[in-house]
Amino acid sequence: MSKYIDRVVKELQAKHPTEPEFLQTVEEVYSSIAPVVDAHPEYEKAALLERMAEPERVIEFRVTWVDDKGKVNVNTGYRVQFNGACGPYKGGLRFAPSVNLSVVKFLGFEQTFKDALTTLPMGGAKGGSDFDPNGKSDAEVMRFCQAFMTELYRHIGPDIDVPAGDVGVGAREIGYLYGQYRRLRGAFENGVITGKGLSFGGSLIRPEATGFGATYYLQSVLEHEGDTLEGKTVAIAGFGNVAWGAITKLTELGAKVLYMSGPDGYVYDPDGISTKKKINYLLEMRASGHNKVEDYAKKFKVKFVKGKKPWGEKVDIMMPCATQNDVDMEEAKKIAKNKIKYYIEVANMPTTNDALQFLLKQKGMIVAPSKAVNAGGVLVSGLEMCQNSERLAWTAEEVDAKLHQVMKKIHDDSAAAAERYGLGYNLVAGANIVGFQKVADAMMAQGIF
Ligand code: 2IT
Repeated sequence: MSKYIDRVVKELQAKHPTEPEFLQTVEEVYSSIAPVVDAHPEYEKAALLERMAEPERVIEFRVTWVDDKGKVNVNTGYRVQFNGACGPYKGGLRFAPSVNLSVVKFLGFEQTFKDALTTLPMGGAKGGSDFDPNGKSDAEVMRFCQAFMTELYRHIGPDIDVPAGDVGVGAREIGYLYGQYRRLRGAFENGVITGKGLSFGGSLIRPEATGFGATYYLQSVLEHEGDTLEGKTVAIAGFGNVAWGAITKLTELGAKVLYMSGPDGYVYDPDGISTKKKINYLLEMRASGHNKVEDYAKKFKVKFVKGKKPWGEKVDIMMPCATQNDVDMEEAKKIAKNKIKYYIEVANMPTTNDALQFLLKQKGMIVAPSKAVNAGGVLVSGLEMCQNSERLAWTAEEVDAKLHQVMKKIHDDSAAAAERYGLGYNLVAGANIVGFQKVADAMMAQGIF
């Protein structure tokens, strides 16, 4: 690691001891861009790394809402506008009990480089609340979303900051959030939020985009290895929107998803989660609010392993699609022992830093980083913004073709960048370098502030 990076990371550790997730992602990104930083001594003079690790703005607010029993509830809302050098702040909202400032800052930092990778003009942001939508009635979710937007609306806009969904925020929540924004602004500014319903400016393929994009990226990796998806076995973590999109596309392209997990354990379906009926059932599982993958095992009479993750199973491809730090050192050792060839991160930061470094050292294993693999979601959000500006709607084929093309470009550009710095086929370092370089160029050109 360059001396400059080392110093900045140490200063951040001293400054933010209560923000472990945020420190983790900064260390992950900065530790892999040493060759770039060493080649640019002017970055240190401009305090570029210090500035990049400091959000441009952090908004924290009270969200008060009344539940169906008449009880008054208070949650904390956040929006971290991390970096606007490349475009309007862009990134999702997460509603989950685990949300806190450290988590939102980690997601916002990560988003900045991911958005840079999409090739579209978007800055990085993230937001959310510690509100848990699971087990809440529709009316409660609506009242919460309205209260949340009543505070947030003054900070966002189609050219300022454009939120979207993330864990716990799907089409229903986006509808309520946009409705409240429209009511408060008195204008149909639908480019203010993405992931909308098709009747008010949503984009075709946005629900599928993250999972489809991840599969297209994986296809590029396989192509690099002279391999294809046909007949490959897959283990996936999660059964939400991202997992659903990935399973749909993987199945269509001939792979077989045998394992899928939830917070309660994982299921093993020897025939694969491959029929329309099974894949559609994932949507029902999500809508039910149970948040249990065991429902799948009961419905289709397959094996359920309680309280465990599928990372000890032997498959060709592993895709953590659930949440951060799902794979730690203990799980990583199982993955290495089973000689899994393709470890494809899909959720944001699903691997702890020590586990990631360990997996990167495994001979014959290819590790792909989430900020590149899952960039298809925000990319299609960017395309939704384009359509809203044009007041036009593109066909599914047009959006899908663009998604496919950009995912391939992200893979190819990352691979080329790593190669250029003598790092071999290191997709993790390559993605960090490409994303970092774009944000660095934009910041250096815009002056010191
Ligand atoms: O992590 C992500 O990239 C997202 N949740 C999607 C963000 C977006 O603005 O579509």
